[in-house]
Amino acid sequence: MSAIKTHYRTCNLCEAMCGLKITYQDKAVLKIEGDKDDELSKGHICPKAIALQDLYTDKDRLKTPIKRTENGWIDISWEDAFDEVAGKIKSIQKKHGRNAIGSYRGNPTVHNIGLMLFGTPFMQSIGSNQKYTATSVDQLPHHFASLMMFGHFLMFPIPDIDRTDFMLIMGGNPAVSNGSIMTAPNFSNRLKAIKKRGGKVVVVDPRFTETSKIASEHHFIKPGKDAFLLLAMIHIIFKENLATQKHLEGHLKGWETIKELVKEYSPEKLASIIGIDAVSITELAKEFANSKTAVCYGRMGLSTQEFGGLCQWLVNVLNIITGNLDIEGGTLFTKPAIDVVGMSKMTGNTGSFNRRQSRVHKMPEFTGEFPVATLADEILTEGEGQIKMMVTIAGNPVLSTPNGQHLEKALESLDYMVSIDLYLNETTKHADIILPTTTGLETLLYDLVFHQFAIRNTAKFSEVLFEKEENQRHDWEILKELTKRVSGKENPMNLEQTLDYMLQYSSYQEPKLSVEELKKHPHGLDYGALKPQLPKRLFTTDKKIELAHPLFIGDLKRLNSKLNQESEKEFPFYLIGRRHLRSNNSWMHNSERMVKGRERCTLLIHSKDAETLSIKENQKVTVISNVGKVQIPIEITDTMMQGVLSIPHGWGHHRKGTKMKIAEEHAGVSLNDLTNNMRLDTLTGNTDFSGTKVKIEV
Ligand SMILES: Nc1nc2c(c(=O)[nH]1)N[C@H]1C(S)=C(S)[C@@H](COP(=O)(O)OP(=O)(O)OC[C@H]3O[C@@H](n4cnc5c(=O)[nH]c(N)nc54)[C@H](O)[C@@H]3O)O[C@H]1N2
Ligand SMILES: Nc1nc2c(c(=O)[nH]1)N[C@H]1C(S)=C(S)[C@@H](COP(=O)(O)OP(=O)(O)OC[C@H]3O[C@@H](n4cnc5c(=O)[nH]c(N)nc54)[C@H](O)[C@@H]3O)O[C@H]1N2
Ligand code: SF4
Ligand SMILES: [Mo]
Repeated sequence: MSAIKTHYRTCNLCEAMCGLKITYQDKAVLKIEGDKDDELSKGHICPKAIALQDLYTDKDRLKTPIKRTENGWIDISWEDAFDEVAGKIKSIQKKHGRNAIGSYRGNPTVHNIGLMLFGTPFMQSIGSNQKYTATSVDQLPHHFASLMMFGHFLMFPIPDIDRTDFMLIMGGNPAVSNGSIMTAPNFSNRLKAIKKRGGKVVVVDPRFTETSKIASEHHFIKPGKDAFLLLAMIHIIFKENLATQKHLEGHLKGWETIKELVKEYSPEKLASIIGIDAVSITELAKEFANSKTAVCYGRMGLSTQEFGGLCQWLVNVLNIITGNLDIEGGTLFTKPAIDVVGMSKMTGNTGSFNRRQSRVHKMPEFTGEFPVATLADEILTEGEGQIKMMVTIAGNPVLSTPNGQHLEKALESLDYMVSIDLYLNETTKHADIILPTTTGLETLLYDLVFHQFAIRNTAKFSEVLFEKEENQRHDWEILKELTKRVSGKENPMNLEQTLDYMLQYSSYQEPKLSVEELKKHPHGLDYGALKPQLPKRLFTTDKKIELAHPLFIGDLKRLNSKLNQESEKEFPFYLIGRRHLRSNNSWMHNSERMVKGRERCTLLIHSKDAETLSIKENQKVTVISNVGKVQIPIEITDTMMQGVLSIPHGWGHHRKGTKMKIAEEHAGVSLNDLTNNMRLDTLTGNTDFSGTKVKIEV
């Protein structure tokens, strides 16, 4: 045995980018703890990071390509697998056209630099318009608002959490999720620090969440009604003459339009629709505007709803009209070492909208992709452009996209499917070939995406901890080989060389960055807090912020149609999701330490609702929506708003033919067997999860 050693790296499991200190011997992890010297996370860690070792040692994890045969799955060589997949792509395109190949790329893509850098050329080699990702079940409205207002789909204003006096959190639960589109490891402590320095944290959520517990104030809101709340707050701010252009004077367009249009959205008129009384809305608006600095942060729960686009627009408007965009303590744009946004000046890729519509449901394209809600119908509906073959990469859409059962049927009907993944799971079981890849501890890492969303400008490189086995392939190696075979063009660079090349163009030249240089800084490099960058940073042609883009103004008609909408009697409850500290979407339930303890896939219900239905704790009930039904035990809790239920997403591991023993033993049910693929934010194409209506049968 060799000596016990220490390795430092960044955790690749969520957006927080925590620094890890891993003690190991040979190829065994002895301990995983937070790296106290990490420039950003200062020792913070969550339970998921400990499970990195379980992913590495998991016996169910695939290591050689497998192929489906009449007699079950068989191992095949990489050479045969690459030949077959590249051959199928070419032959199917020859027969049915370029768009016959569909692709879905999932969430781990953005946590994996190999998939980021080698995925784009692979997609180009296929050249199909039928591209789908997890973006349209997540943050699409954020991109949409950024593109329309600032001219770039990745220009996200990041809350300056460490310096703000007031934080309003809508539709986010960072105490559990550890934050999203805002990389701020140890979010909970940062929230507590706001209170300690005399500031305030307010949460607006249909559930009294783990974040609500540490906040100063919580308000229940009816699911999907946040756009009304934001409009009512903006109404008050203008009415009370609290709106200010401040340092943004001369850089804003549409001020008068906003001022005029919010006149009709008074708190008194909207209170009963929103579920918050008019006095509280008025107070909240005034407090926000009167605070020295303030920031409104709206996340998942605001994006995955019927008016996700309007919500993310109005969050930006609220921050802007209170003088809180581009200032310390408000929201700021980042400038990381590898500045993907800044680089667009060279590449020209600032995002696009509605350049084309999807074939079956005419949904709008966004930055090259279509809404995943329409994927199943693009596979099932015959005609020119029908998807005949799917490529899935790091995604589990059967569990993570709306109406998963409908997608299952679609995947079964394909001529061919290939998946690049770690597991034989609910989605990849439909593939003809699975190309297995390496896990976090076996890969090098530089977070291309999350440095771009971090609350400080930072850079960090993580070396490989455990060399992969002889027969294994990294994601980037698989993509590079497939690209070569499909396009005939060979990329001369490997992953590290590509990263090294990008680092030459770093925003910071002191020290001059390279992979070699970053290796000397295992705890990362900190370039300080975010700084104001407007108007220079804007990508709009006139260098002005578009406050009142016609697409948003037009969509208000759709919102207004909800003012007098009757409630659906057949399905009286709203159903929303939730996350847990020991889960990561759908794919980490095969680690015993992540699933042990009491059953977590339960239906949360308020005690009064349980009483009305005469149901008791732990009783199994049937939850029915207009697309499916599931049976699930109930958990009575007054942390739920009355009339709203919650089931966590990412479960439902009972499907036959998967190979995830521990997950199967803790199967749960899939929330997305109830969500409807036809319920969308029609402005952006994002899925509306929060509008899922259900009934309970005892
Ligand atoms: N109802 C409801 N649905 C939701 C949500 C919700 O809140 N409610 N949340 C949505 C959100 S925010 C998201 S991001 C999506 C996620 O949706 P997906 O990305 O489709 O789902 P994941 O569960 O993240 O699945 C990740 C897959 O990648 C594999 N994998 C993990 N690491 C790697 C790797 O390094 N390389 C490769 N090749 N594969 C890897 C895993 O085995 C797994 O199969 O789900 C969405 N779905
Ligand atoms: N432990 C853990 N961490 C994760 C993940 C995980 O699965 N597990 N997933 C990661 C991913 S992919 C993402 S995108 C992030 C997401 O990070 P967050 O955005 O923090 O996501 P959630 O925890 O789902 O929080 C969404 C909140 O919105 C609320 N909500 C639902 N509908 C509405 C509504 O209509 N209005 C309002 N105001 N609120 C609503 C829900 O009750 C919930 O509290 O988390 C990441 N981190
Ligand atoms: S908070 Fe996120 S990045 Fe930090 S240890 Fe947990 S999973 Fe990893
Ligand atoms: Mo996500």
